Amino acid sequence: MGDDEALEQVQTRRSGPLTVAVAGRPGAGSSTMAAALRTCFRLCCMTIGDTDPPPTADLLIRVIGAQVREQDRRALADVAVPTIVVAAKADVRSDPRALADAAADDLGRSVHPVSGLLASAAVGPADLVGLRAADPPAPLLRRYGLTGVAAARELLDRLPESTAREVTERLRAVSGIDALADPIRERSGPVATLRDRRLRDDLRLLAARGVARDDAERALVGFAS
Ligand SMILES: Nc1nc2c(ncn2[C@@H]2O[C@H](COP(=O)(O)OP(=O)(O)O)[C@@H](O)[C@H]2O)c(=O)[nH]1
Ligand SMILES: [Mg+2]
Repeated sequence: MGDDEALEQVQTRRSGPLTVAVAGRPGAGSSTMAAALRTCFRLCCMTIGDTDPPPTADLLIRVIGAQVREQDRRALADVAVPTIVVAAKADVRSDPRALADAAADDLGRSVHPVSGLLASAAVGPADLVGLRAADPPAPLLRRYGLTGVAAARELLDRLPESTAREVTERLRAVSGIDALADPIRERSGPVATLRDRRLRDDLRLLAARGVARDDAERALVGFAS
């Protein structure tokens, strides 16, 4: 790699999109939650299973189930990346809020109940027929779950002219995912600070190695030690 390229690479890392790692025990609902975060917030997400987030991650979303498990406790104990905890599959819990509150007590941090399934749903115009039918077809029940189908039917009953887009928005509203907007925004402050620290370290390393020394040192002037 050329000097200019090396310098450009560390500077791009400072201004690139937020990289979000989505972690959780297998089956907890991480992949579905990652899809929902992409759909709803256009976040650039990678699912990492039950492993530690890579050092380049800006934000960790830890997906837990109905109860906190030992793996969750361990993963959250000394996590170095700004973290948001989400209790997934809220649509199948009878009292998702109460479960999330119990998990929050257990972990000593906020826990947000969210249905990734409903947040990532994309209802198409052809689905409206099935959703209005006396007996909604099985594929729709699988895609949107009982709660999703019920929420869609309630809307279509009340406002029969609702479009597929409006039904999709209704499912998103029911999913609880919009409660993550503020916590995600709040975490962007620390993210900027973390990235600045990383950029400063990278620039120092480059300067020390003599790579693009003048440019790297000039870029470093902006940072207090
Ligand atoms: N009802 C419901 N099912 C979900 C939800 N999220 C995931 N699932 C289901 O749970 C299973 C595992 O989900 P997945 O996202 O692949 O979990 P992962 O193994 O943690 O990536 C799949 O059958 C999903 O359809 C949800 O919010 N609601
Ligand atoms: Mg998965």
